[in-house]
Amino acid sequence: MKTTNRRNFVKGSLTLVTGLLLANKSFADSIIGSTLKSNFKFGFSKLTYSFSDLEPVIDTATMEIHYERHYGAYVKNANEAISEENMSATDAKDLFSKISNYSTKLRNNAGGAFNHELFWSILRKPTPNNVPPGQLDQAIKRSFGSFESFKDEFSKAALGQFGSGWAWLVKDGNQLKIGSTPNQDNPLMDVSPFKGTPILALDVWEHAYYLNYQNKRADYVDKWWEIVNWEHIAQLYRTSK
Ligand code: MN3
Repeated sequence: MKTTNRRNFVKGSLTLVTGLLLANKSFADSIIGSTLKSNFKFGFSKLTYSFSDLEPVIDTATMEIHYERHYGAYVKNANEAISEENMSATDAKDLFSKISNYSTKLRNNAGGAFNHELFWSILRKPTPNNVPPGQLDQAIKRSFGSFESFKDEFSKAALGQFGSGWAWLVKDGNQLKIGSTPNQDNPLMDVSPFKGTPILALDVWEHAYYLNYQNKRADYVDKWWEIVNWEHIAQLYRTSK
């Protein structure tokens, strides 16, 4: 066989195998299914600020314990549960859309990993006159009347969440909505009555504020507005469906 012929033969065989993989799903699954199923894992999100940068709103010790121990455990346990349960989702959004099919361990820890990743990303150093930029500001005014009434409604959701949980601002079509979820649930989960694509999250578990504020959740929520990264939230608003 001449080199060119051999090359064409190899190329032809590869095309045939690829064709079979595409044409016959069960055949493809038997070969690559197991690899696909273990593809998705939660990564460890890096902070764009240091543990002390959020002082005095959130103290350094709280940030360190919250990030390294609480968040660290959620990521580790979520990935452990993914392996144990042969989880077949392709990404976090896909997983949450069918989370009722999986264990409480996966629901709590995958929720914990995702919710904290969003929470870390929407924080920054305390900023004076901290308000949303143009397009997001307009959307907030359309949905809630004014920025002040938005803050009131959001704070009420955070204070009204009994026990541990989260307050959310979500995009739902062209609408912005405020709600809360218990434990580590989130608005992407099929089990959550409150749904939408989250663009702002507030952790109201006591581990997020107890060293500085003890039982005074209202003081924590009130101060928290100073460290909200509105530019990043505006970007999430633009890119979310
Ligand atoms: Mn937390």
